[in-house]
Amino acid sequence: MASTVDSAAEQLSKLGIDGAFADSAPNLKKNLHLLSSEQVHVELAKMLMEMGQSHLFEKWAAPGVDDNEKRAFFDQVAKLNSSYPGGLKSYIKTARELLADSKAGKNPFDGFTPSVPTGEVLKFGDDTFINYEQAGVKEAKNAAFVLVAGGLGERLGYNGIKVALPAETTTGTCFLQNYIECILALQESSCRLAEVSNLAISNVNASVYEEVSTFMLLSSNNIYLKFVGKCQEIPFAIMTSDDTHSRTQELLESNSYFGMKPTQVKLLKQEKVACLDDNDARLAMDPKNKYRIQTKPHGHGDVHALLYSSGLLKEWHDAGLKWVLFFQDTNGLLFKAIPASLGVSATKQYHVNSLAVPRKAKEAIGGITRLTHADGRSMVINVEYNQLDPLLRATGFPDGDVNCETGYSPFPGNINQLILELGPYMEELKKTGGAIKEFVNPKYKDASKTSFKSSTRLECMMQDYPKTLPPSAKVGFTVMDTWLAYAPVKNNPEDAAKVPKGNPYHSATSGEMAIYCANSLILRKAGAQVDEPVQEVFNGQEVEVWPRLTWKPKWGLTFSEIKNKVSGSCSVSQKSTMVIEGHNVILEDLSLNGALIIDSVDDAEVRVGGKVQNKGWTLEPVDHKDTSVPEEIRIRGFKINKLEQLEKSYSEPGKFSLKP
Ligand code: UGB
Repeated sequence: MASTVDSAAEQLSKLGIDGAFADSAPNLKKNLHLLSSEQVHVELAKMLMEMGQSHLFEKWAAPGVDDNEKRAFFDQVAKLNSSYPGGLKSYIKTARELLADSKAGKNPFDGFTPSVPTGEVLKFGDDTFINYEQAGVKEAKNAAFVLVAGGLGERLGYNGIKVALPAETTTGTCFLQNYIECILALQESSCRLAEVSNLAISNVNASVYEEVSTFMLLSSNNIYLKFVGKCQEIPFAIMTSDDTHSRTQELLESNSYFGMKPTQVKLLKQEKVACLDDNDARLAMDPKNKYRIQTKPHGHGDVHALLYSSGLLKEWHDAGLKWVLFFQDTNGLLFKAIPASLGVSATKQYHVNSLAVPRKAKEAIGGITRLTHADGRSMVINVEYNQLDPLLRATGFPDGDVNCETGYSPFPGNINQLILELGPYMEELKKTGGAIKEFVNPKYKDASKTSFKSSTRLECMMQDYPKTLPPSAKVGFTVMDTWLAYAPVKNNPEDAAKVPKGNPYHSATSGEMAIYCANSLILRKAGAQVDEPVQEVFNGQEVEVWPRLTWKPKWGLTFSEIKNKVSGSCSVSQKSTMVIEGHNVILEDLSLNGALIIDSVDDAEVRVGGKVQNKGWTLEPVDHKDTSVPEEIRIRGFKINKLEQLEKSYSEPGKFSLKP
């Protein structure tokens, strides 16, 4: 080993490193022989020295000790370098700038004045809504969906991945299954609509469609027509991280991709970024390993760079797709809002459309805001929940983030569902590589702002994509009722119970109750008489308990579809549960007071009516601390007691009637 060290001068020249430069990291200099075979490692070592990172080698052992760990260090640096647009050098440079701004207390919105923007405000079930839904379903065949699911969900504290949590426990359907079934239902509806238009235009004979998927079509006079045709598959990408990747893959594989073709689903794993120890952006060492740099998640904004660098965007563009829809991991209502919001994008030709809901002041969702700069520039953008209050106070709104006379913040709440038009999106990403404006949020030890309580890192958010767009870009937003569009599961039971009265809990309890509420209100709007909810307290949260109504997305993804399947005089009592698993189930003069479970194959048409009366399914409180109950159940504070139900399954094609 000594001879290796002795020949350091020779190695330095061979590696193109000058002596003085290497002297600043004597331990690296001693270990240079480890680099000689890997040119890329040499370049990285030089870059680290140039960028003031010699401390990374301070604790390195003498040559011959931990050599594999030292090589692994450079492998890690290579990965950090290649997974960041512009490389590690650019990461450190940006970090220095942002840390200096943060130390100086510079407002990221300096020069901008906030005001309330105008956007498309939709009212569920009216003609405009129905027309937008129809336009959205038509466009869906030209869309790709992207789920960002790399977050660990620290606020929720659940031990599994969030997409594996049941969205509701009446059927136990997990979020990922629900999302996939919604995309498949949209795919089929969109295909069906295209076939109907084709038929109308060219009177094509159904037999020309040989290849394959069979579906039923409900014509305007309620006659089912059968078609065989090939539907364009809607691509589905999921961004994962080291924290979620393998468990997401397992969940998909062990459930046969919930009915989607495996080739239709693409997993893109985001990498973490280097942590920073001080205002000079010195990279932080992993406290458990002196040969590793500490890393933390970079945020959901990574999704843009990953879609670009993976080539997926180009693939979608080349396949003629037009829209990319982004969504988050635990919103069981989301797809009720998708058809209409996609319809808004298509009709208004928005390059960017953000979905929003009325926002309660201080609610942990960003506010959609128009920012106008003193120089005349203006943009409509999300201002994150922790930035909205200080921005307002600094710009002439002394009360900050407060509700107005409507009882809500005047700024619509961003629910981080974005619809981007693919063409302009590709053009923009060709320029930026998908890099998104970042921010840093160090927790300083004291007012001098010279040291941090713990290491920090740069972060980015997917909704900040429009920040680099030119003023000519068409950026809009669509506001829907919260009950229809937004009920995320983010908070653990303890934190949810402490949420100020009137603000949403965003817990597993409220997320599930919101699904029953939405389905009840939709069925009401479709003409059924649905009883009022009762108030109950689960895990310290007071919630409205509506009848537990659930249906598969293929039964009704849009309001018109659902309306077509509810006829006569239907009524549902508060204690009732209904599970519709079939496609062509029609509720006709049904009086439900108990539990009813219907399953049917797609070729069966089942008319359900008459009086269904039984003991039904009840909700039994459980304590979230009771570890004898599975975690996914106890975090919602109740379990379902299945006392009695009417359950029917139709496995053969044909016309059936269920009238007990
Ligand atoms: N996520 C990733 O995929 N990777 C990451 O590195 C981090 C997250 P959170 P938060 O609408 O509900 C967002 O943690 O802080 C995924 C918006 O910024 O739930 O609540 C993660 O898996 C905010 O403006 O985000 O805030 C999850 O699917 C507001 O709109 C998603 O990113 C709010 O969500 C969001 O992660 C909301």
